[in-house]
Amino acid sequence: PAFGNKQALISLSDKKDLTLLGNGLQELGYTIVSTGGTASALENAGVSVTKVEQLTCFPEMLDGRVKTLHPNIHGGILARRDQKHHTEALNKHGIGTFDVVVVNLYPFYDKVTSIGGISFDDGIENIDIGGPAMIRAAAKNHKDVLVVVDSQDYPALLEFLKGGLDDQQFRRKLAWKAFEHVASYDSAVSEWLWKQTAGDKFPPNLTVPLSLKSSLRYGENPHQKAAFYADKSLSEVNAGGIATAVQHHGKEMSYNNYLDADAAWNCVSEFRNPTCVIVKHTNPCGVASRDDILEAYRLSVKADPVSAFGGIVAFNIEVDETLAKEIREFRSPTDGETRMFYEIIVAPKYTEKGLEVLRGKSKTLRILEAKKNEKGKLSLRQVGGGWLAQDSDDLTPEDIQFNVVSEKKPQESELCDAEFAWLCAKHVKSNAIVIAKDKCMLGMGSGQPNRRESLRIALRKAGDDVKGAALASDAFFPFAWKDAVEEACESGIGVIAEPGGSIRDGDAVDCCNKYGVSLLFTNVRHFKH
Ligand code: 93A
Repeated sequence: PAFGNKQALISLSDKKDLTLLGNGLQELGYTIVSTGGTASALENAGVSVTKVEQLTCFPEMLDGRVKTLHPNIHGGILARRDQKHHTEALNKHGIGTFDVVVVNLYPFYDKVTSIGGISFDDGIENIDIGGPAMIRAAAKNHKDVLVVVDSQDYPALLEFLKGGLDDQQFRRKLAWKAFEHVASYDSAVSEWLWKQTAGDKFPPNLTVPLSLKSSLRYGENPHQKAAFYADKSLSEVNAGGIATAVQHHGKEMSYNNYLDADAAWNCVSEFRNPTCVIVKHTNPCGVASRDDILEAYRLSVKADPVSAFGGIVAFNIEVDETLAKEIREFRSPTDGETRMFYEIIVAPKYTEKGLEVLRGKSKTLRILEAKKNEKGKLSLRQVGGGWLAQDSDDLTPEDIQFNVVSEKKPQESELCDAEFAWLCAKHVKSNAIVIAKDKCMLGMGSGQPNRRESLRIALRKAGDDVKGAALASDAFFPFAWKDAVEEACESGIGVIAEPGGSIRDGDAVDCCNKYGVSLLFTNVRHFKH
């Protein structure tokens, strides 16, 4: 044992930046102690290293299940430096202290969620025991032991050691991070074991911790404090969704930005053809699908140029230079003069040139590159004193039947528009009415406490274009005559898609028959509150 010497214990599954760390510590005069794989990697990088076995006088045993679980390791981490009898005990047993402990754990989460999965036995073998023990011990004794679990902290650690000044705040921060790392690891194990016993049974076991992603300047309003938490840090690398989106440019994301970007991204991701979605206050106010994405973009602005101004623009395909220029130059259809202003652009990809052009549009424009959300995720919402959990609404028009219940059969193009309107309506807050034609949203009404009001708003926005258009309603119409259905028919709508299921469904059918309108029942409701 290296008495009096500064010692660092390093045991890493993820060996990213290990050379930087090893060299840094060596230059600062640290003796480095490591487990098998980490020791080899360090040696290969030219860093001298003491193997754990040399300290424990025990070989790594039980297929590596027991490597570092030994008093010569844990004594050196846990001993209190300010307690004489601790020091005496170490001396008596010939144990040296550790000043730095750097550990990251078996990649359990990545293994069990890898494509094709792994067997139950392999899952069990990937549960790290010795690693968390070292991390917890070092974090408990952080007053004297620096504990690092994240390669991003290596530079700060080396700086701290170089500086030579003690800072308990820095140590506490590392300890906090260490316990969080272990907690999310244990949650991943527990969640996996739960699934092995309960399958995908509902309700799920909710132990998933959240990790703080960032503090936000403020919440929905400036007088509210706010922060953003991401699903557990261990899964973040592979996860899709707005939480893992890369921001290429622009002002810091705000609370409302996250909500709106999420809504826009969720909506646009569902369309198969090249599509543009513009969202304002979490509702899509312009949506269009076209082979030519430039046209899709222009049409989605035109659907409601007033709302689109200051909105969030989402694409489901790459943004290239031409599209970026169109976004930069496009003038508001309201006056043909003012250039459109947006808060955020979100897309799955950008070309280098596309990015360059968008960066030039404004300093503040947030440019996000996002990965698709996984399906089958749990959706959680807070209410006073509790949380509501449900499966995410993953149904799309391909999953459902549009049953014709009227005498008039819809034409192929009408059916297509009905499906398009239906998919838009799914993303509009209830009561949702969407009017669309030629795969382009013409108008929508959202969030009204009665359906007729939403319809009137949608009709007004659609204006004269409504003739022959498709209308989708997220839930059934409770009344037909002298109500929403008749009003839609009178306005010239060609086809209506709704779930059906009202005791007055017959009235809706009769009404559509009277006006020669096609009526489709989907048997699926898409409430969004
Ligand atoms: O199998 S363990 O639970 N038993 C141990 O005693 C032990 N000590 C360190 N896993 C253990 N480790 C883990 O080995 C560390 O957490 C680290 O992730 C990994 C590094 O192994 P290697 O240096 O051989 O690549």
